[in-house]
Amino acid sequence: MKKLTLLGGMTAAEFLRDYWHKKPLVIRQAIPDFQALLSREELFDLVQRDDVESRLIMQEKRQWKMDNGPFEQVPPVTQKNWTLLVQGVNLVDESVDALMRQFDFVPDARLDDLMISYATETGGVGAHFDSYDVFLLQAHGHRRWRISAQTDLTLVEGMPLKILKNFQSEQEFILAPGDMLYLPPQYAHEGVAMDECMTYSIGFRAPSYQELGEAFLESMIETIDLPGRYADPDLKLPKHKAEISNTMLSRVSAELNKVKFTQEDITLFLGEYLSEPKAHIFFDAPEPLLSSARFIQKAKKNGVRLSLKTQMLHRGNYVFINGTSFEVGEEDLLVLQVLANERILTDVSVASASPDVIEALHTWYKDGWLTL
Ligand code: AKG
Repeated sequence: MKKLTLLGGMTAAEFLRDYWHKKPLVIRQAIPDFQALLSREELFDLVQRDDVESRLIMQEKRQWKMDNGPFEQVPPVTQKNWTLLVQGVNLVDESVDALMRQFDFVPDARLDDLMISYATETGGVGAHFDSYDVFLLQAHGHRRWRISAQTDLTLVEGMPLKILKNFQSEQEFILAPGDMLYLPPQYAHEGVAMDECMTYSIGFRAPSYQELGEAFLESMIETIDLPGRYADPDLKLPKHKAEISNTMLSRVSAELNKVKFTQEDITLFLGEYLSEPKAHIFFDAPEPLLSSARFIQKAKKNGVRLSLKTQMLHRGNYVFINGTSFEVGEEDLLVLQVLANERILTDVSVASASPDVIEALHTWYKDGWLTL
């Protein structure tokens, strides 16, 4: 297996075995001579958009202040001590998406997004912890990170952001462009900008079981089928008229216990749930919209690629794309798996696709889920 500069000369398997979820790692020059992919002006333009999530964070005395974007204007860059967080930049910028995909030794179902934080000198978001793993790649300027394996994760109450009450730094590092810090979940950390600074956070998705359970039950509502209605032809005079009888309880239990969930139900739920775009994400239909015949002709010649915002997953014979699922036959599956894994289908694969696949590709093209 290939040794990766990105992981300090380790193979991905070695990193997963020794660090992932286990301990922090500082990688000097993970990306040698790295330069920020977006200028601060390009970032400030992004935060004006309502399809990009952003937050502005400032600390005044011991109070934290946080505003949610979009922002027409941000504070002057000559003003110290403010941070702008721009979430999901990979969804709107190809070069950022390509950078995030370098972390594809972690499966797509776990990769969340790439957030860019811009800070002026002394800016930061306070000492905190995340519930998921994170790679913090320094893109511009310098940031001093202080980190701690502390188990006291008590938060300051009444703050608009999660701030640790008793942060006790154990290690400190200054990161320069191209350096990267990996932190496992729940690891306390605090980053402070030493000059004008941009940090890229590659974050991972770790839904809570509660969240999954609630969403699963909601998704199952329509599949529940319990015919009939409660009846008691053998009703006896009750001893206590307000008491729920054993007979009633066992009859209802027997019916409700008929609700069973199969592995397939869970597969379908998980695929749809994990491929569902976030609420603020919208897809734009292509302009001009090519006719079906023209689309097929071009797709067969040049191939197709998933749009940046599309999440496509697969499991067994199921394919999931942007919150929808469908079952496909062996041959079609081979073609669609390539599209899901490579995010691109070249001319050769499109040419060999069945009419069903071509039709699906055309529908996704019209919906803005893929491009030519
Ligand atoms: C995180 O993503 O957990 C961070 O701490 C990033 C904060 C920053 O870049 O200002």
